[in-house]
Amino acid sequence: MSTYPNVKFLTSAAEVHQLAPDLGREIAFAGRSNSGKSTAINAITQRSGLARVSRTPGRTQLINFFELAPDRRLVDLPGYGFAKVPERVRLHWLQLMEQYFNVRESLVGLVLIVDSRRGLNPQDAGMLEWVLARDRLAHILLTKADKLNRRDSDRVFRETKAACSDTAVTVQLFSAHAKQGFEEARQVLDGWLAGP
Ligand SMILES: Nc1nc2c(ncn2[C@@H]2O[C@H](COP(=O)(O)OP(=O)(O)OP(=O)(O)O)[C@@H](O)[C@H]2O)c(=O)[nH]1
Ligand SMILES: [Mg+2]
Repeated sequence: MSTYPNVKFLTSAAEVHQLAPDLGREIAFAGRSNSGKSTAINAITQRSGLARVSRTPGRTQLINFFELAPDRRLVDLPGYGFAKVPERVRLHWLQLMEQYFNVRESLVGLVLIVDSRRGLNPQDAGMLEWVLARDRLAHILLTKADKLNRRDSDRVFRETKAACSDTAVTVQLFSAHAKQGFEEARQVLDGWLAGP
């Protein structure tokens, strides 16, 4: 059975006025295109078809809302950093993200999805600064850990933790394919979502 038995797709937003009602608590998943955001949401909620997994990175310019329980949501934010995206799409992304982070009172934290083979890049660091400046929590999932051997995944984990050592950001290794890190991620989410 799913850990979130009533999880369901709620709505998609291409513009800020289309966001789901700003009630309760929500957690946003952000990261580069193709870093594994949608796959992580599916793995954590144990619903394989919930968030679409794309083979055409950079195409999802929508904010997708999923309801775990009443007034408890996960949000799949559009990816960034895909080289082939036209400038107007990039600007729309920037504007939409600024609006989202500025207005969203129910946002409790950000799960930053980072491909463990690539590590943190400046855009990821910018995303973290953005949410920390707004007093939100942040947790990094180093995804696709199955693609690295133990020594390399340990090294990326240590380097990422070191890069965040001045902050309250937490870090973990994750692999949807190897079913690694699901419980650890759920504990973080459940902790953030608990409360009024
Ligand atoms: N080996 C491996 N591949 C993964 C893992 N997670 C995701 N992938 C693959 O990475 C690709 C991108 O995954 P998505 O979940 O669509 O990534 P995304 O960040 O949602 O991408 P956009 O929505 O396009 O920004 C897919 O081909 C996935 O199958 C993992 O844990 N291990
Ligand atoms: Mg996606």
